[in-house]
Amino acid sequence: MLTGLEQPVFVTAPPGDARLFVVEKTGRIRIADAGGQLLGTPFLDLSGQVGTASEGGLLTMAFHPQYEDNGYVFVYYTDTGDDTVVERYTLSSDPGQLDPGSARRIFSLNQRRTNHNGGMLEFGPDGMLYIFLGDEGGAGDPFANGQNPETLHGSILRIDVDAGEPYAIPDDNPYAGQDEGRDEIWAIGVRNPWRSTFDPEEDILYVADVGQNAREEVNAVPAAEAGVNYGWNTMEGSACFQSSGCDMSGLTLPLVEYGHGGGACSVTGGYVYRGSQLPEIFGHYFYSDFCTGFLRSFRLDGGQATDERSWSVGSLGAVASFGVDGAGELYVVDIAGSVARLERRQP
Ligand SMILES: [Ca+2]
Ligand SMILES: [Ca+2]
Repeated sequence: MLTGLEQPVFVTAPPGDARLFVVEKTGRIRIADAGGQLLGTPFLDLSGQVGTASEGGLLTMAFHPQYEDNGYVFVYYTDTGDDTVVERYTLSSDPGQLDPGSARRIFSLNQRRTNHNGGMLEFGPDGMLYIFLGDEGGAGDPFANGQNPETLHGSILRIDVDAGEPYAIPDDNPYAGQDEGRDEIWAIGVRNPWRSTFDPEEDILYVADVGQNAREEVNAVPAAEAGVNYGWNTMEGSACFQSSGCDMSGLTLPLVEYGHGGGACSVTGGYVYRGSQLPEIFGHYFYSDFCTGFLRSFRLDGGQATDERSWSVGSLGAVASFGVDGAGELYVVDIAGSVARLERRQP
């Protein structure tokens, strides 16, 4: 258990690396060494350029698939003007520090509201960088971004950061080369897919989309399926949003959803466990809720959620994220200041 962190929101590590890299909302990436000691010198400190209003801040990071060779790390944050920024940094000669002077702007997007900034950045099994954006914010999607492929808000983007300046559009993006829709878009109809991840072992994309006032959802679609419409704001979860009827044609319905009973408020998507220490949960997708801190899991079998479990662990805190270390073990991030590893309960 790591403690004493300042609003941690994410944890990760490159494959095979015994260290943990913890993202703090306030702008630092901290390193815990192989012995679990938090180092004094941050991997990167963006606290001077990050805006932390509402759901803003330094929200996530992603190591390039060839990080070992190129030293590239991508970060996703909101700046002091509350706008979304994706930047690339390069490792310095010190393996414990990125070079702050190596900053390269990859992507930015104006935000008129401080909530629903998305916040996930992950390389897919295809080597493309996926940017998970929210609907821009407010409540109920006031800018009608969710169903509009002409705006990047409310969408999942897919870009090739290994070609082009600062990136290239993959030819097989659903709107690439079309009059309709923005070329960067991979999927539309998301409200705030704050924590969404790939399971490269099964080539599945898990999108955990935060609901409005009623329904939290987890979706699972084949990673290669282009142009998925996750439904917002025609639908919230499996129900029509603010209407007794709606046209559901072409919309992907959630695989798993839950309501706001019992104080639940906001789904925090996790990962499919692919580690070695807990073979009894191998293949389970784990998720939580920010307000109740429950721990739930299921396995995907033939496109259906099976073996759904609610783990008797009490509240895990204000769960902002899950994370995976360099050995594939799973972690839970409590924004109150700690990061804990999933372990077998001792009898
Ligand atoms: Ca926003
Ligand atoms: Ca949906």
